[in-house]
Amino acid sequence: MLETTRSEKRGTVACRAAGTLVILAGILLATGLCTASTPNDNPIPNIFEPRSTPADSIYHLSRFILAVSGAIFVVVASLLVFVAVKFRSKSEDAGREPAQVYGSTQIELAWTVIPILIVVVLFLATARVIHNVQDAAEPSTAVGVTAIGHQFWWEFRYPGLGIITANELHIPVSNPSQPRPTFLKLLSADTDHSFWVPQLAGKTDLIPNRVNEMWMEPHRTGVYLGQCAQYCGTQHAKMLLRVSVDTAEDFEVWVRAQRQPGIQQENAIAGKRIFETTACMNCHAVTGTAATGRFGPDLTHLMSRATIASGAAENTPQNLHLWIENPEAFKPGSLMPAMQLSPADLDDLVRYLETLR
Ligand code: HEC
Ligand SMILES: [Cu+2]
Repeated sequence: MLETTRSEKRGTVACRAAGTLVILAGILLATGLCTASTPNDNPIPNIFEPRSTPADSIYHLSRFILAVSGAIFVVVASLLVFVAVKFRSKSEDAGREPAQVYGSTQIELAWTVIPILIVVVLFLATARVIHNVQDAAEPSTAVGVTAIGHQFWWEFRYPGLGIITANELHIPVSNPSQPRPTFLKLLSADTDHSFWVPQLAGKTDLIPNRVNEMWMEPHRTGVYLGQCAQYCGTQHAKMLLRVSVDTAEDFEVWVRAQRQPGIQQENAIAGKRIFETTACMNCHAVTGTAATGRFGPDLTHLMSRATIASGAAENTPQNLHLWIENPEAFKPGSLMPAMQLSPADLDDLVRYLETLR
């Protein structure tokens, strides 16, 4: 009887050990896959690689807090293991309770005062960073952007520059000698969204009937990815943010191109007519045409964007074709309807969209 329980017990222990090993191996494999070569133009967003002033402050604070809590963990866990091993029950105890000790003023003071001090230090460090990020003054050189969250895409307006675009934000890099941060006003057209590009700044919600603010001051050029971080409906997960941090010159070139009115091309007249005579124009704007809709993205410079539908697909003629034929192919639940156009009209329309540079 005793023998069987013992071998049974040994069996469960072996099973548990094997299970733990499998989980550990899985975690190792997952970290390996995550850290494996990441292409440079689409880096995986990483809170441990800040590239902008507010993200930097948050990163340094989190490292400090991780270090403090790590030290506490090591001290407490070592004491626990030490006590568990040293005072484990022994056969000579014969199931008796150990002596019960009460009331040491010194020890009680120590475990009250030290944690209070630690919490005060963490509080002060956090309050300082919150103050630096939230209350930063907007310099006159700052680029002003109004970001509006929509189901399921982003609208970006540059009121000072007269530009309206979607999903792909362009901002200039900021040199320490000539700081040029970008200050954003965050609005929502429908429900709660959240603007989060981990390498550039903390996370801030976009809430209907409210203006939230945030800023970024990137130190390095490149494309930074982010994501709507607040569940806002079916396609919340396909509400990607792409922020292109450009050199000062590249930013000027981009601004100049965006301010150009759309170019009229003779070979695209047929497609333009379809665009202006179907419901497209009720939802989309193209400057210089009759289309002034604001429900969907501004298409004036559609071809200047690398992706369509908020990063759901690359901006290629085939994908545009597929998107207009059936937006659900990329984004089920998207708020753009399939317009049931004839194949010939669809071809003309895509040819027209391709002229919107
Ligand atoms: C009822 C409003 C509505 C109508 C009508 C409509 N669209 Fe859209 N369109 C949208 C919305 C909303 C989006 C954004 C979808 C998303 O990303 O989730 C969109 C996205 C797009 C995009 C991708 C833009 C980008 O930068 O991501 C293109 C191109 C487009 N529409 C073209 C058209 C064309 C062409 C027509 C007419 C055949 C049309 N749309 C009709 C609402 C509409
Ligand atoms: Cu959203």
